[in-house]
Amino acid sequence: MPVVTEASPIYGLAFESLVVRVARLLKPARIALTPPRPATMWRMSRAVASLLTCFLAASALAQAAIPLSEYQQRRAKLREDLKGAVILFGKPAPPDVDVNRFRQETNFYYLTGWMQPDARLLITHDDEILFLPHHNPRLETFTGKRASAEDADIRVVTGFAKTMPLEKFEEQVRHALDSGPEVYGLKSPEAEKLAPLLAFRDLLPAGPLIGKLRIKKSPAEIEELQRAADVSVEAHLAAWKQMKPGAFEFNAQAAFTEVMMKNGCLGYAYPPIIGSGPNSTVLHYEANSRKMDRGEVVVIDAAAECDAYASDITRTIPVSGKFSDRQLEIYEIVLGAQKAAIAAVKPGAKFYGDGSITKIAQDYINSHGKDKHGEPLGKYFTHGLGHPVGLDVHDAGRLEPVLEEGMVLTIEPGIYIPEESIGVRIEDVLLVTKDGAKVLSGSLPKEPGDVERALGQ
Ligand SMILES: [Mn+2]
Repeated sequence: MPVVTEASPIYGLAFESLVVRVARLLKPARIALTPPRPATMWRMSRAVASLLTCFLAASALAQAAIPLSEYQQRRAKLREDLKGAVILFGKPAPPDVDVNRFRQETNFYYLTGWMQPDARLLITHDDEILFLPHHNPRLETFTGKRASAEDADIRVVTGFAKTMPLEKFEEQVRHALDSGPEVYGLKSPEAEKLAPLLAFRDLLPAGPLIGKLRIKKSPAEIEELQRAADVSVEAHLAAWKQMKPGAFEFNAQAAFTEVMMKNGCLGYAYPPIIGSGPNSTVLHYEANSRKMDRGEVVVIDAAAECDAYASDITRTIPVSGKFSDRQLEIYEIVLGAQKAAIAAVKPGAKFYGDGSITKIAQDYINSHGKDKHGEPLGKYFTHGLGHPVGLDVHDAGRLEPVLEEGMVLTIEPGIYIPEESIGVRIEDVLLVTKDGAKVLSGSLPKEPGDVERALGQ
């Protein structure tokens, strides 16, 4: 999915991951302590079955979710040089609980792993407190059980040594303000209520502070991002099987979605873009309702969100299984630009500006091929070359001043010529490694011959 302006995280539209939500609700202590009481065979087998279910669920989650100890390490890192307080508000419950799904604010999630609404976080150099609402039995009949500071196992569930009910928040904020001159937060309706407490101080933006941590991914995060890429690749290939003249764009979306959900990734990383013919030139097309025709290309920009981590992958394929000469010409220019850019990705490389990876891609497109009027094609590459990917598809943090090992980003050049109804974008997710890059989405074909062969199957 292309970025309109560099590094604008505007596509936080994905759904929460059920697996992570369940992981947070699971109470390991309780699972471990449930004894199969000596009783009738029936009771016995029921206890064994429920233990087994818990064990299977827990072991499946153990592979998927990031351990609470990693969230503790992230907070410890944030606290290291902190001269004051970081005050974050988790997302409130959606106003209409019946129709809106909850998705945690991703900075809050990055630091806590907490996927329940209405939580608050207070961090100083020496302290960290998670604030939670009290139990609301009536609400919990709709939402399922939620955690609360008064629960006996709340430390195990949250990984916080200190959790408190919400009414303690103001008092603790006042106390934290004594810890240093700086106060960091994120703009939100809740954060505006902090103003009276901060009468003589500005609320500094916490985004860049946390973004500095989020830009470099941990091994556990890289595993999650690889999984999101793998599932997305498999889903793309399923979408390709729907390609034929007369099929609708949404047929491809349906096939994509089925594979995504079969793999336990229950939401998109962003609304899928499946644009055929003239729609292939519309960067953020998302109606996906057009009937596709012979001789057209279709841009498929779609990815899953798995365990709260996003992927972001685009391929452009011919509806009838074979590129026309002109489509192939444009396709090979975009592919050439992408390969040149990927070859330049390594620690120390600049992403923006003079001598940058972006410049390499732009120069390649400008020096290959022409439009119908004999003009160079650079002006048809109308968006950024890439962006960080993580919990958000356009993730927090900057790819500046230079790339570093552990960053995960997209490389996605494109050429869109409305006059010819040809739009081509090729997008992969990459991990910056010690001496180059690993393409996490590299198993999805992109050589034109490979694409045509895959479509012919
Ligand atoms: Mn993208």
